Amino acid sequence: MATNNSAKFRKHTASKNVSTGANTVKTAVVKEEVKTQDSASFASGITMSVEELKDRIVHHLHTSIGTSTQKASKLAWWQAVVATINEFIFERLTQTQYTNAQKDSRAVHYLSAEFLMGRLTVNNLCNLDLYERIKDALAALGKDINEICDEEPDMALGNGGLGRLAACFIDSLATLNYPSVGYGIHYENGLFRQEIREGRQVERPDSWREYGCPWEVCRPESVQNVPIGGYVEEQQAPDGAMRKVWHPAHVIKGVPWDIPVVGFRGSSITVLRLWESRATESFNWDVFNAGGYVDAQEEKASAEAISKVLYPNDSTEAGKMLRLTQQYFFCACSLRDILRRYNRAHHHDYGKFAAKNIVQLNDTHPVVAIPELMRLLVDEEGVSWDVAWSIVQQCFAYTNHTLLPEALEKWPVYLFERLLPRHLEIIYEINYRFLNGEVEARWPGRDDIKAKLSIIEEGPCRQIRMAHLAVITSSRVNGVAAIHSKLVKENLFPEFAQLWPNKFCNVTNGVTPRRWLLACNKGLAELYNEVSGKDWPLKLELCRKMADYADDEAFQKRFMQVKLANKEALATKIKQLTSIDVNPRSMFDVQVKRLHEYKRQHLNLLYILYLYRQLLANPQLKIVPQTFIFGAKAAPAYSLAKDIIYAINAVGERINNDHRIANQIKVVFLPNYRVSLAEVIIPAADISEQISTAGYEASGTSNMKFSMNGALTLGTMDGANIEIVEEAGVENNFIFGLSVQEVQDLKSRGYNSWDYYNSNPDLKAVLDWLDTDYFTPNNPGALSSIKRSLLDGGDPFLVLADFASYVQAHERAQELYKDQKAWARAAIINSATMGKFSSDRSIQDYVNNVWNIKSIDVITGVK
Ligand code: 26V
Repeated sequence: MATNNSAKFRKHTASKNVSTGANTVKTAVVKEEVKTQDSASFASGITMSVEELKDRIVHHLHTSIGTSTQKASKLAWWQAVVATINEFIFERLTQTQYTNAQKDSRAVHYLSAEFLMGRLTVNNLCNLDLYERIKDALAALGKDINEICDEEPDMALGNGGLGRLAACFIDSLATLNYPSVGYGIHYENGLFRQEIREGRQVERPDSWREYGCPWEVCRPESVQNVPIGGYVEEQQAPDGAMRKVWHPAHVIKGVPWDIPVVGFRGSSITVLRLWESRATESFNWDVFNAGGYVDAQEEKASAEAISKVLYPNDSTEAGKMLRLTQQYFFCACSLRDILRRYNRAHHHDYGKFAAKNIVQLNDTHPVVAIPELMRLLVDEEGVSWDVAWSIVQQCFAYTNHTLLPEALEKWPVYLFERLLPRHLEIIYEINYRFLNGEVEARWPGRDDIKAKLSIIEEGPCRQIRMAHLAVITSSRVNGVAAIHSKLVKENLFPEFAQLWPNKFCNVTNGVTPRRWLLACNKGLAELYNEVSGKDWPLKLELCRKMADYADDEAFQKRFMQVKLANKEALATKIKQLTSIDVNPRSMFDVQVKRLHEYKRQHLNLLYILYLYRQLLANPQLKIVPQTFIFGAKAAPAYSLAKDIIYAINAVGERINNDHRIANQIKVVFLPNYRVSLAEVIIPAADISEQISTAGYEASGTSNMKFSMNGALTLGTMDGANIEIVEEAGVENNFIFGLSVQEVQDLKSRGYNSWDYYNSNPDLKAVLDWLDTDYFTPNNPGALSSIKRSLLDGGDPFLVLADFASYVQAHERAQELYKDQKAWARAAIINSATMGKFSSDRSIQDYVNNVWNIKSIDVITGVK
C-alpha cells in the first residue's frame, strides 16, 4: 500500500477549523485517557477450541434444552449457543460482582425507562472473541451462524435514540470496568411491531420473550415492595416532633431480572437490572379469603399492568396515570436496591452514601427518584431534612435529551395527589425552600421569575415540571451535543444557569464501536484490523490511521468492495422484506429514525418527487441511479407522521413500477425498523440523511454510526452533525440549510411558507402533485395533509425554507458519486475520523465531569 499521501491528509485535518457558520461550542476535552487494555491480554482469555465448543453446544442441546441434534429447531440451536456462552458470562459476572463489593468504591446507577438492547448473541460473541470459533463449531454441525443468530428476537425496550444511547453506555461501562448498574423496566411488550398494510402503518404487540429470554436471570432474593396511593397522616413522635406517616393503598412487588452486559474482551460484566411488577401475595390472599376471587384477580391484573407495555413517544393523554406509575415503580425498586447494597456495608450510617453512589437520570422519566430518595431517608431512615437534601443533591445528575416543549414532562398535581401523596408534599417543600431561598436572594420580590422557575406550573390544571425538579436538585445537568448543551443553558434554563453556571455541561453522545462496527460490519472491521491493529474497538482514535490510505487507489478499491458487499446483503434483505428489486450499484441514500416532523422525512420525499418530475419531463436525462431507503415508526396517535409513511409508500409504489424512468430511482420503505435491521442497513449506506431543522435534533446518534461505516452525511448543521463534520471535514459531506441562528432569525422575522411555494415553481409543482390522485389512484387528496401542514399549517419546521438548498446538496452528492475515487476518499476519511464518537469517550467525559468514579480491575478466579 502506498503511504505517500500525507499532503492530502494534512489538507483534510486542516479542515477541522473550517467555519461552518453555525454556533459551535468546543466540547469538554477528555481529561483522562480512555483506558485500553494491555495488548498482552489481547483476547478474552477463553481458550476453548472449536472442537470443544462444538461439544458444549451439543451438550447444552441435550441437557439444557432437552432435544437432540436430529430434532432441534433453529430456535433450540440458538438457545444452546446462548447456554454455551452463558457458561463464560456467569463466571465473569460473579467475579465482577465480588470485586466491586470488595472495593466498595463509588458506583454509577444509570436510571433509564428505556434500554434498546436489540439482539445480544453476535455482540456477546464478538466481545468474548468467540465469534469465529462458534461460527466454525456450528458449521461443523451443519448450521449457519447467521441463520441461528437470526432466531433471536430484538429486545426493543425503547423508543429510539434515548434508549439506544442507554444500551451503548452500558456496553462502554462494562468495557471500561466502571462499577455500574443499569436500572430499568422489564416490559412484557417492547415498542410495537410495525406492519405496513396497503402502505399504512399498523401496530402489533411485540412480545420479545414469548418463549423466554435465555440471557436473563430472575433474582427472587432481591425482590422489592413498593407502596402506592393512599394518604398521609401527621403524627406526633414520643419526643414531641411531628412526623409524616404515609398509609399506602397498595403494595406492589418488584421482581428483578438481570441481564449481564459483556464488556469488550469480556473485561467485566455490568448488570442491567429490569423490574417486573407483580401483585403481592398478601394482598391477594386477604381478598381471596374474604371471598373476593374476582377482585383478587383484578388486583393482580392491575399490578401486572405496570410493566406490561412500553409507551411510544407521543403527547396523548392516554395512559398518563399508568406511565407515572411505571416511572415511580422502577425508581422506587432501584433506590431500595441501592440502599440495601449500601446498608450491607455501612449499617444505615448515611455519612458516606453520596461518596459511594451516583444516580444518572436519563431524561426526566426517572426524576421521581428525587422525592423518593428524600422520603426514604427522611421518613424511613430518620435522617434530617437538611442532611438528606445535601445527600440527594450530591447523588443525582440529569441528562436532557430534547428541547421540544411537548416532550418536556409535566404531571398534573392531581395525579401525584392520588398516586404519591407524600412525594407531592416533599416536592412542595423542595420548591418552597428553593423559591424563598436562592431565588428570593438573587431576585428579591420578583414573583414573575418565581413563577417561571417554580416546580409547579400554575393554571387551570396545576402541573409538576419534572425538568425543573431535576435541575434544582442535580449536581450536574448536561445536554447531549455541544450545540444542544448551549441551547439547554441559554434558551431552556437561562435563569437556572445564572444561579448555577457551573452546573451545566456538555457530554456529546457516542455509540459503541463494538456493535456498530466490529459486529455489524465484519468486512470493514477486517480492514481496520490490518491498518490499525486489533485494539481499535477499545481506542477508536486508532482508526485515524486509515485516513493515510484515503488516496491509495488499491485501498479505495478494497474499501468500496466492502461497501458493495454490504449493499448486496441489504439488497437481498430488501427483496425478502418488500419484494422490491434494487441495484446494489446505485447510490444508497438512507434515512432511518423515528418519524417526526422535525426530522423532516417529508423534505426527503419532496426531493424524490422533484427528481421523479425531472425524469418524466426529460426522458433522455441520465442521473446517478439512486435507491432511497426509509425506515421509521410513527407514534400511533401522530396522524401526520402516519400520513408521511403512507405517502412514502404510495410514491414508492408509483416510482418503482414506472418503466419510463428505467429503474433510475427506487424508493423503499423497510417495515419495522429496529436495532437488528439497523445493523444491516447502516453498513450499506452511501448517504446518511440527517436533515432535521437546525436546533431541534438534540444530538442524533445514527449520524455517528453511518459515518463510522463510511457513509457521507447529507445534513443540516444540527446536533452532533456539527461535531461530525468538524472531525471529518465539511468538504467530505454535504451540508445544507439554515443554521440554528438563521432558523431563530427567520422565525422571529415571521416565516411565511407561502412565499417559498409561490416563488419556486418546482416546489409548487411537487406540492400540488400531492393534491392529485397520481399516487393514490381513485383517491385524490389522500396525501394532501402534508401539503396542508406545510402551507396552511405554517410549516413549523421550515421544510420549504430549506428545500432549494437541499436540492443543491443532493446535486453535489451526485456529482461526487460519479467520481468513485473521490467518493471513496471522502468515505474513508469519514470512517477514519469518528474516534470522538465512541461511547467510551462519552462515558469518560461523564466520569471526569459528572460521576467521579474509578475503574476497577476485576479479580479473577473467584468462584
Ligand atoms: C418525546 C416526545 C414525547 C411527546 C411527543 C413528541 C416527542 C418527541 C420526542 C421525544 C423524545 C425525547 C427524548 C429523546 O429520545 N431524545 C433523543 O435522544 C437522543 C439521545 O440523546 C438524541 O440523539 C436525539 O437527538 C434525541 O431526539
